[in-house]
Amino acid sequence: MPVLLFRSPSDPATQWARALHDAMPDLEVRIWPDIGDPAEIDYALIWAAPDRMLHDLPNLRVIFSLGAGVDHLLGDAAPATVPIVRMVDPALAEGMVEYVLYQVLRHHRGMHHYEARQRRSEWRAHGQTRPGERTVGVLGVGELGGRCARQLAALGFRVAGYSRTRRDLPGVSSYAGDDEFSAFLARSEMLVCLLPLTPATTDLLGADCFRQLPRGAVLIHAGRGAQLCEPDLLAALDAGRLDHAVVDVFREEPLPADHPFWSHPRISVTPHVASLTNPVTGAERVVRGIHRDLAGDPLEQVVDRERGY
Ligand code: NDP
Ligand code: OXD
Repeated sequence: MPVLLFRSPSDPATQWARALHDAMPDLEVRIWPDIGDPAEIDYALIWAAPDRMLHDLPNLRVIFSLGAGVDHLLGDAAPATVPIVRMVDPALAEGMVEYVLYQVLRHHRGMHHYEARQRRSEWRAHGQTRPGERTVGVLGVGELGGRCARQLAALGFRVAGYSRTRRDLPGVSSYAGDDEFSAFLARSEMLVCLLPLTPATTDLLGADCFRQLPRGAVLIHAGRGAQLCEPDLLAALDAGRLDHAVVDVFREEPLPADHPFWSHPRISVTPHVASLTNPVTGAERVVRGIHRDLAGDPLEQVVDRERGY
């Protein structure tokens, strides 16, 4: 009987164990820290492993990430010889589409201004812009960003997508690589970040980036905290370069109670919930991977450690 170790400080372990059991009744699920004999563990399903934990499982065959992002498993976090499979699941993409569309529409229609005006009992309307008159730039147009970009285009927005390599998505103008970054930013009245965290994307959302956006742009950041230079965001908002920022991911999570973002009138904070992995559909993806591994078929969604995502 194959054995899987589950470990996450934030995902509901018992729900996951039940969903895994339903999807594969002969899989034994052990929940950290009750791991039993480490030599019996074949698979690990992980969010944020404690230091060296994965190195102490001598017969580990595959590491499954509970998240789409795998920065928590790179570097020294996992043995280099064990493949890492990341979470790619339609339900995760649906949740991200909901979050991004909601935030884009909120700012497109200026609801954030009406919310502030209501607090001042201020009856004041502003004009209405058509989606076709507004460009949304999506940084990272992979599984999640690509779905968001297509849905934004379907709503009538002009959409620009930025990626490492050229992408062909219906209704989305593709910008690729460093040479096209400035042209991409110059159009992005709303900038959505759904990039993985790699050395190339660390600190990308900083003063230099904000300076190149159209004045009064809106940032919607759901990638990773270390991509955002937090003091640069505050400075860009204060200088009017940016109108508003929605931030879901932070350098330090949970966001400390005294962090200036909490009380900033033009920052909306959500607690890393843009999209959560669903235990039922997520377990089905993991079990599909286990079946492939047991059958000797090539694994899907294996992380390219060189590329970093
Ligand atoms: P994918 O790997 O499918 O897509 C990543 C995209 O980013 C690709 O388009 C890729 O380019 C692009 N990219 C990577 N590096 C660079 C670079 N240096 N310059 C330009 N483009 C780059 O990932 P997903 O869409 O599945 O997930 C994206 C990220 O979203 C995750 O890594 C995670 O950080 C975040 N996330 C956040 C969640 C939240 O709740 N806040 C939930 C889930 C994920 P190319 O197409 O050329 O490969
Ligand atoms: C993920 C996340 O990477 O939730 O899936 O951040």
